[in-house]
Amino acid sequence: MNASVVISGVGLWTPAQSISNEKLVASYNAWAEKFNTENATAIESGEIEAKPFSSAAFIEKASGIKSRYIYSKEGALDIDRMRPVLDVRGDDQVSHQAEMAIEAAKKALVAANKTAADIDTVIVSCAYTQRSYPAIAIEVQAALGIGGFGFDMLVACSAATFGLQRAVDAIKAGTSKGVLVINPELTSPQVNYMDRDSHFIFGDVATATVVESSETCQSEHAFEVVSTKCVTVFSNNIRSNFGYTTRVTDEDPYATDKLFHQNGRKVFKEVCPMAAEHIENHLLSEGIQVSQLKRWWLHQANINMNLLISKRLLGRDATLDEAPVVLEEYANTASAGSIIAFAKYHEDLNAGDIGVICSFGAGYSIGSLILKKR
Ligand code: CO8
Repeated sequence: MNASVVISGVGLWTPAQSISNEKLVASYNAWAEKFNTENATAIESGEIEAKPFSSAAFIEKASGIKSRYIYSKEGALDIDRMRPVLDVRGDDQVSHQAEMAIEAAKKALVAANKTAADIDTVIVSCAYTQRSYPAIAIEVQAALGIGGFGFDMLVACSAATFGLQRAVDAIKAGTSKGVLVINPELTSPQVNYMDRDSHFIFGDVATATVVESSETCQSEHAFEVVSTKCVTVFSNNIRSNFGYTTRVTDEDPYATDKLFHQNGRKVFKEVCPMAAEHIENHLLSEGIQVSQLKRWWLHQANINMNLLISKRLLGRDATLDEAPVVLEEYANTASAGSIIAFAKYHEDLNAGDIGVICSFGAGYSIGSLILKKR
C-alpha cells in the first residue's frame, strides 16, 4: 500500500487508588519487624536470615519512584496479608483486566475520532493475563461491539511495542483496517510485597492505541509510524515462574520464584547499553540522526536507566521535555510506561517532528517505533 500507517489515538486509564513510598515502606517494615520477632530464635541460630528494612529515601533515589497506582488497594498494606484483594467475578461478569482495558480503549477511540465499527482487530498485549482463555482481547471485543478478531500476547515490559508492531504489520498487509492495541497492566497481583528489593517497583494502569491507515485517519494528533524494530535475547535475570503446570509439579503456587523477581543490578548493566544501541541502530537504518529526535518516549522502569540511555546517545543529559518521565507518579507499569509518556506528552509536537517510543525488559526484549507527527 502507498498510504502510511498511523497511530491516530492513545488512551490512558489510571486507577483511582495509589500508595506512596512512605505508606508502602511503613507496611513492609511493620511486616518485617513482625517476621523477625516471630522468628527470633531461628534468626539468632543462623537458620534463617532476618528481613532487612526498606526505606522511602532509597526507593526514590534508586528508582525515581514516589508513588504507584493500584487497582485494588485493599489488603496490599495489611501486614497479615501483603497482597491486594480482588473480588471473584462470575463467568458472566466483565473480568478485572478487561474492565481496565475497556476504559483505556474507549479513551483511545475518542482520541482517534473512531467508533467500534472502525476497528476489526483487538490486541491485548501486556505482562500477564489473568486467564489463558477465552482471550481478554475477545472479551473486550465483545464488550465494545467490535467485529473481526482479537488475541492476547505477552512480552513483559515490551508488550506494547511488540503489539504495536503486529498492528502496523496487519494494516500494511491489509489484513486489518483498524487495530486497537491495549495494555491492561494489572501488575499488583504479581508483586511480592514481602521482598524489599522489588516491593516498590510496580504500579497498575491501562493504555491503548488505535492504529490505522493514513487514508482513514481523522484525528488531530496522528503520528506516522516510520518503522518498527523488535529484538529478544534470552536472559534469566528477570523472571516469574508462575504458570499452569504448577498444579502437576506439586510446587507451592505462591512461592517467591512464582512471583516477579530479578537481579536488578545485572538488568541495569546489561539492558542500558542494549537499549541505547538498539535505538541508535534503528534510527540509523532510517537515516535519522539522534540529534533529529524531538521526543523520546522511553520505557519507565528506573529514572537512572532513562538518564543513562539518553546520555549515551545524546552525549549529554536529556531534558524532561525531550525524554519525559512518569515514574514519580506511576512507578514501573510494565509495558504501559512508554505509552503513558506518549499519551501525556505528544500533543505539543509539530508536523514533521520525529520521536521514538522504546521499551525494554524481561526476555530480554526491546521494541521501538519511530514516529513522525503528521
Ligand atoms: N530499601 C532500602 N535499601 C534497599 C532496598 C529498599 N527497598 N532495596 C535494596 N536495598 C539495598 C540493597 O540490599 C543494597 O544493599 P547492599 O549495598 O548492602 O547490598 C543497596 O540497597 C543497593 O541495592 P541495589 O544495588 O539493588 O540498588 P540499585 O541502585 O541497583 O537499584 C533497582 C535497584 C532500582 C532495582 C535497580 O537495579 C533497577 O532499576 N534495575 C533495573 C530493573 C529493571 O528495569 N527491571 C525491569 C523489570 S520490569 C520487566 O521487564 C518485567 C515486567 C513484568 C511485570 C512485572 C509485574 C509484577
